[in-house]
Amino acid sequence: MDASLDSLRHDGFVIVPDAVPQELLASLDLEINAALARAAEGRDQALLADCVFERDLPAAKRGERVVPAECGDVFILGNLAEHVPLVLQVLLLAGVQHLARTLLETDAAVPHFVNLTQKSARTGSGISWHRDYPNRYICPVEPVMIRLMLCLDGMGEDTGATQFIRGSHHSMPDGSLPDERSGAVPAVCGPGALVAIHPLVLHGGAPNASAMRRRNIVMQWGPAGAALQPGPRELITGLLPSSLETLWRKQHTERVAS
Ligand SMILES: O=C(O)CCC(=O)C(=O)O
Repeated sequence: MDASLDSLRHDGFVIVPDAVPQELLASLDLEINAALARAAEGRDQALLADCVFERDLPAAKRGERVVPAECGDVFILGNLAEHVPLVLQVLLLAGVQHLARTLLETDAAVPHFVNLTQKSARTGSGISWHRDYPNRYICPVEPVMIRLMLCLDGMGEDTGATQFIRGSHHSMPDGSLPDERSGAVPAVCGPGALVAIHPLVLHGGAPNASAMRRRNIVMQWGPAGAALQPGPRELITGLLPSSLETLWRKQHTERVAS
């Protein structure tokens, strides 16, 4: 069996180091910084509609550290392919496509959504313990999905690395799920690593009190054709690689022309 599938089945998460070419990582860094700067300016209404700002989250999530009302730091930038078209190149990477298909054990995988989750330097909020399935955003009917996080800055314990309860995706004999919070494992990794998350594994993470920000591109994938619950959809929801490629060419052409 593929080693990554083996780890996912056993632990509920997998870390794949150096999964994205340096050049793409550097270009993403620039384009994402530009989108975050536009969000902080507060004039692009379409972008603002897809942002959750740090200032809107309860102080308890960041150890009561104060975020001024005028602070423009983004916690989540949703619908990312709309605002940072280069993210389509991440969805199209052979390594990302292969990992999604392998971990889903399918011949054809499609993205459901892509966002940027940022824990800002010093005041980035923590993320409560949760399982990704079910969720209230874009959710398949069955718990057959995978989240892949591309860690742009890497993750350290000091920057609020995602933590996992290893094996917590396994059902107990009575059908319930283990629920203890002890023995959390931080997914420490370098920039360019992919972290894959089983839909039922318990995970969360501490606030970021360090001087470094921590940004992850979070993608949810499922088998092509698998039914989704009613709800919102993104530009890229359900697109096979050929359609992602067409979308990339269209967006790229429009950008060059403008
Ligand atoms: O960014 C992170 O640390 C984790 C994100 C996460 O938990 C999720 O997308 O479910």
